[in-house]
Amino acid sequence: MKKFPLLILLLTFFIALPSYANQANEKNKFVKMRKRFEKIDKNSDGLLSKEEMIEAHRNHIDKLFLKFDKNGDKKLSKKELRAVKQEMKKKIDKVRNEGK
Ligand SMILES: [Ca+2]
Ligand SMILES: [Ca+2]
Repeated sequence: MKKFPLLILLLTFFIALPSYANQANEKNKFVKMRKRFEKIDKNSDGLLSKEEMIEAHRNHIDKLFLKFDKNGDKKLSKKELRAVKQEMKKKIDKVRNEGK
């Protein structure tokens, strides 16, 4: 699991990314953030526990693997990780361009 911290970093970025998208639309952004929060907050106590955050990341990791683990070996190779980075870069560029 040597690559795990990098993945977490990438995923945190993925999760945080949409919050850049709607700077023009603060209310929409707030609603989205709240929905995301509510989704992660499984026991609805208004707090995110470590377990809930790990669980949320796990769901994201599952999705990430579904999409990017091309050979289905449940591991991301350097090549596959590169695809993740490219996808992220595309998203960031898109968000940046939308902001213009
Ligand atoms: Ca909670
Ligand atoms: Ca793979």
